[in-house]
Amino acid sequence: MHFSEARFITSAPDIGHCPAADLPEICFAGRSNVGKSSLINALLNRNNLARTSNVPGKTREINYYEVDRSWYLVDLPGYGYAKVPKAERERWQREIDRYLIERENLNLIIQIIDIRHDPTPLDVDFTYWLAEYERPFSIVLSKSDKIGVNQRASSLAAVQKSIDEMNIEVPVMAVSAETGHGIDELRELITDFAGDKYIKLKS
Ligand SMILES: Nc1nc2c(ncn2[C@@H]2O[C@H](COP(=O)(O)OP(=O)(O)O)[C@@H](O)[C@H]2O)c(=O)[nH]1
Ligand SMILES: [Mg+2]
Repeated sequence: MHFSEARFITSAPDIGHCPAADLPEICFAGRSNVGKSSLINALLNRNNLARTSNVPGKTREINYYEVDRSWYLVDLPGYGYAKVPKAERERWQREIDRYLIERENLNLIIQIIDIRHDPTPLDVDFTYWLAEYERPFSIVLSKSDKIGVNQRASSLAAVQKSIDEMNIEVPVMAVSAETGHGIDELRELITDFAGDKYIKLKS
């Protein structure tokens, strides 16, 4: 996989507007402002394919990118943004839950957590939820350039410990969209899951 040919496909306002489930799909989920869009740009070697922002909560759509003509990278709206009205937030949450459970070509969910802070209760709930529904997922700690090497190791160890306590095995890694740290490792993980052999399309 080259991660070289990438194009924006669509911003889906709900799962009814997602493209046909005809390619393997990998999605990014995490709190608003955690660095999802920046990571997509870093993975795809593009400066501004996914729009990044200092204003949290801007992405309210499911953004689709097609990569190497062979798989979709999906940028989900950030969860837990308090300034969105409650009813709207709950509607979105139901929509995203449905997407995460029902999307049959979704091969991997990448939960992104800011490496600088302990996982928030929302982050922890989401991890539990993924484990409970037995979804294929991994945890990526973002913005690793913002802390030192020792702190990086202890953040990774803390997340690994909570994963172990859930009695599950999922890949955990640290990355930086800024310096490129861990990006190759993340590409390898995605390559493993976006390969054709993993596609489970309904016939
Ligand atoms: N230092 C640093 N800043 C980052 C990194 N990734 C994202 N940011 C910054 O964090 C903010 C939110 O990033 P964005 O990608 O829009 O987050 P999203 O809301 O999860 O899509 C922006 O100001 C980015 O420049 C990173 O790896 N290192
Ligand atoms: Mg974004």
